Amino acid sequence: MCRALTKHQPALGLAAMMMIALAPPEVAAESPPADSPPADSPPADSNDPQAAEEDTPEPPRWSSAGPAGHAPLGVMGDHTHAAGEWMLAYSFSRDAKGQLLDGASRVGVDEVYEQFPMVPIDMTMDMHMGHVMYAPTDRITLMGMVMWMRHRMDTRMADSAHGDHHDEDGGHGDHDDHDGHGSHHVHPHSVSGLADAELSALVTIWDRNRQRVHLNLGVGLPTGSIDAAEPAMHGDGEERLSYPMQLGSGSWEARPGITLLQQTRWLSLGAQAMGVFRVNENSAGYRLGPELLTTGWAQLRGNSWVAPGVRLAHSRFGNISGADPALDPSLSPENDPDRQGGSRLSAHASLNFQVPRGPLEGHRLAVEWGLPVWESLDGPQLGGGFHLALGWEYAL
Ligand SMILES: [Cu+2]
Repeated sequence: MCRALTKHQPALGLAAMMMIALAPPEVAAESPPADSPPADSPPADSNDPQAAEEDTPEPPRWSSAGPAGHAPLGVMGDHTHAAGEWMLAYSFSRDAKGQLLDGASRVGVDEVYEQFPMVPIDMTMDMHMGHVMYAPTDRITLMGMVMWMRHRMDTRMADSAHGDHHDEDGGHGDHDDHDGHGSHHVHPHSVSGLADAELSALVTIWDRNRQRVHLNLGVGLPTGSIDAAEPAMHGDGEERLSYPMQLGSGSWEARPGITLLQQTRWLSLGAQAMGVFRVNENSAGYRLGPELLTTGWAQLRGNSWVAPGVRLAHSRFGNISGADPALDPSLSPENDPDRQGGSRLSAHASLNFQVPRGPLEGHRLAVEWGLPVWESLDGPQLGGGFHLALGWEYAL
C-alpha cells in the first residue's frame, strides 16, 4: 500500500492543497502535512471540547450532527463516529450507461459493429449495499460493506451465429448489405450475486476549528465472482461474460484515501481522494487497472430536517493487465483488456434528510442523482447514462 501511495503522491498532494485552500490562512500555517503519521493520541486541546468552547460561542469542532453531517450518499467513508457509536445503513443504487464513446467522441453502434461482431448497446448496474460502522474510540471508526449486484447488458449481435457473422457472407461488415433488420438482433445478458466486500478503518489525524481530516484505510475482499457465464447460444456449455459484467475484481485490493471536512455556519464542505489498487493477479489471469477517485461537495446547513447538496466527482481508471483466456477480444470491445480504462467527471445533486425528533429520531434518508459531464474512454466503450442512489442510515 505504501508503494501505491507514493505512486499517487500527486493526488494526495492535491488533496492536501484542497485542505489548505479550505482552511483560514492562520490555520493553514499551522496545519500538519496531510501525510504525517497519526500521533498516539489526539492533541490535548482538540480532545477537550469544553476548554475550546469557552473561547467561542459556536462549537469549534466539526460535527456529524444534522442532515448535512453526512456527505452526499455517493461518498463512502466520509464521516467518523464518536466512541461506542454504531451505524447501520442500507442503500440501493443504479448506474446506467447507454452511449458508445471512443476517447471523448461518441461513436455509433453501426460503426463499432463493422469492427466487432458483438457490440454493447446499454448497461445497467444495480447495487444493494449493507453497511456497518462502529467506533471503538473517538479517533478510529471501523467500517464494513457488503454488496449484492445485478448487471444487465444489451448487445447487438449477428442472427446467424455467435461471432461468425463475417463468415456467413464472406465479407467484413457486410451486414450493411441487408436491410438492417434481418442481419442482427439485440441480445440481453444478465448476472447477479455478491460483489466485492470492503473493510476499512477511518483514522482521524486532524480535528479542530471545525475542520477534520481522516485517513481511509480500506481493504477490498475478492468476494465477487469473476467467472460469471451464461449458456452458450450455439452448442452446449457456457460462455463467459465480458470484463464489465463480472461482479468482482478477483483480487485483494488496497483502498487508501484521505477525507477533508469543514463546516461553516451555513455550509458543510468536503473533499476526498481515494485509490483502488489490485494487489495480486486474479485466478482468471488478469488484474483490473488502478482507480483514482476524487470528489468534492458542498451542502447547505441550517435546516434540521433536510440538507441539499452538490458534488463533483472525477474518476480515472486504468486498463486491465493480463487477460482472461476465456474472453476473445476480437468478439467484443468489452472483452478487450485495453478497452477498459478512461476518465470521467460527473456532477451530482443530493438531498439528505434526518428526523430531528419523535419516535423516528435520528433516522436518515438520502437521495443522490448524477450525470457524467465529461468522459474520455479507451473505447469503443460504454459511457453516458446516469447515477441514482437511495439510502437509509441509523446511528445508535
Ligand atoms: Cu456512519
